[in-house]
Parts: sequence; C-alpha cells; structure tokens
Amino acid sequence: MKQHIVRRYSRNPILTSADIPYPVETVHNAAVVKHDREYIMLFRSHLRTGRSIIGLARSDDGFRFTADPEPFLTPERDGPFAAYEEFGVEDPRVTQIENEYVITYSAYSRNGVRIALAKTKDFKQVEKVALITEADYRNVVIFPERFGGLYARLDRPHSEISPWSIWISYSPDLRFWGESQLIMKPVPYHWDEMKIGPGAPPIKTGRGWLSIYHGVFQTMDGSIYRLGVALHDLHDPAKIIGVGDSWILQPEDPWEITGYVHNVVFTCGAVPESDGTVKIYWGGADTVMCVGEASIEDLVALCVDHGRPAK
Ligand code: BMA
Repeated sequence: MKQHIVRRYSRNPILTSADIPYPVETVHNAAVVKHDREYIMLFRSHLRTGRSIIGLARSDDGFRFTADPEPFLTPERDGPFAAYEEFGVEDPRVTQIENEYVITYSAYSRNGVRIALAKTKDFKQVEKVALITEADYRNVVIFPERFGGLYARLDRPHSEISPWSIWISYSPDLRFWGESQLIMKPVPYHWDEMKIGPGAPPIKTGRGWLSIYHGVFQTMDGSIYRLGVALHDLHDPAKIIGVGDSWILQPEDPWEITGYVHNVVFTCGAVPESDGTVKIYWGGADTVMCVGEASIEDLVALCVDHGRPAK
C-alpha cells in the first residue's frame, strides 16, 4: 500500500467559497498561525472579476474554521500601495515575531507582482508597512528569529535565464532587504524541475529550520504543483543541510485534481504542535482549503536521509 507522509484530514476540504459570508469564487492558499488559543487563517479568494482579496477565518482546533463577516485585506484605493495592488492581493504568509504578526502577500498591478509587508498584533487592526521587493517576486516567507541581528526571508524572484529558484535575503528592520543569495534550485527531470518557491514560513526543529516548499513539473497536460521539504542550518539559514528527494504531497483528492487550476496543492502555512506533529494547510486546485498532519521528525529525516542536491 502507498505510504503517505502527510495524513490528510478525513473531512477535507475544510473551507470553501460556500462557507464565506460575502461573495467569493474560491478559498485557497491560506496562511495559518496560532494567536491566543485560536488558529487564525488568512485565505485568498478570487472575486468574479478574477482578482483576489484576503479573508480571515478562525478555529479552536485547526480543522473547523468560521470566516469573519468581512474581508481582512483588500487592495488600497489611495496612498502608496494603490498603484501596486490594483489587480489584487494574493497568497499571504504570516510569521510571529515577538508580540507581532508580520504578513507578507503578493501585490498585483499593471506594474507586475511584488511583495508587500503588513503587521498586526490582534488580527483586528492591520497596518500596511512597506512594499519590500520590486516587481517579479513572489512567495516571501520570513523567519521568526534574527540571525546576527538581521531578519531573514526566503523569496523567489523570477528570471528568464535561470529556473525559478529560492533565494535568501536579510534586513535590519523588515523594510530594507539585501545580501541576497541563491540557495536552492530546481533539479532537472525531477518532480520540482520547472520551478520552486517557498511555501510555509520555516519551522524551528532541533536539527534545523524546516521549510515546506512547492515544486512544479510540466507535463503534456499542464503543470503539477506538489510540496516538498528542505532543512536549513539553525544558525546560518543560507546553508541547506538537505532537501528531501521525494515530494511529501501531490494532488490526489478530487478537489486537488480539478478546480480553478487543476492539479495543484499549494501551501502558505503550517502550524507546529507540541506533540511533534505539524498541521500543513494547502489550497486544492486554487479552489478550496485542505489540511493534513505529518510528524516533524519524519519530514526532517526525509531531508537528511533521502536528500537531493540543493542546487
Ligand atoms: C502560482 C501562483 C499560486 C497558484 C499556483 C497554481 O504561480 O499563482 O497562487 O496557486 O500558481 O495556479
């Protein structure tokens, strides 16, 4: 029998457009964090314009979520963000840094896609702080700790010359970023050969920072989005200890195989639990939200014992 390293929740999908109290077409690519005793989910929804907004849902157990009556983050109409969010806001990630939650999301406009950073303490008031990349970046995840006094992020610029790869950058203040380096590349003729991108913000383990990323493979029937894992050094996250050779999750359930975009599992968030498991959240076919559980030790072992080259 096929062994699954990620055990799907039996009642997937956990959140769909039918559960949202305002009109949306999809619910997908959500960040999830624990705040007080609640699980907070920030999810992306397409509107009937084809553009996206970000909503919020809450849960006591990480499985059953209820959406707030109003969206959480929508494109600005005035001010410095307006020119860059006109086509929508997408794919949020959230990292808790001390007593604040730092949100990064893709801002789409006629000027391209770039990443914006917002902050909240309570998921009620949110402050958009800065646009932290220029155009042609997606998938920015921020580490919850500093390294040598600097914040660190994984990101994914897109280039026409090189396959789309994972980079690291540093910042003294979360606003100005630099010292960028490419640290992980797709591997030719492998499940992640076409492009890769950071998924969930990295999780601290005894053996390194566990990063759950997405990888894409192109077939005659279009692209397949799957999830994999990489382990970064605890003190120097630019150093990759290992990248799991095999994927940990691929589209298999009917709502992952068909939908707005078929054959997609895409993560923006995972919540480590005190019993050594992690809840991984993913969008199915850019249409619904799903969850599954894995042992953190198993994911780390995949990186260390069954690795592929980082680049
Ligand atoms: C990527 C992004 C994601 C999306 C995925 C599959 O390029 O647009 O938001 O989930 O494609 O469509």
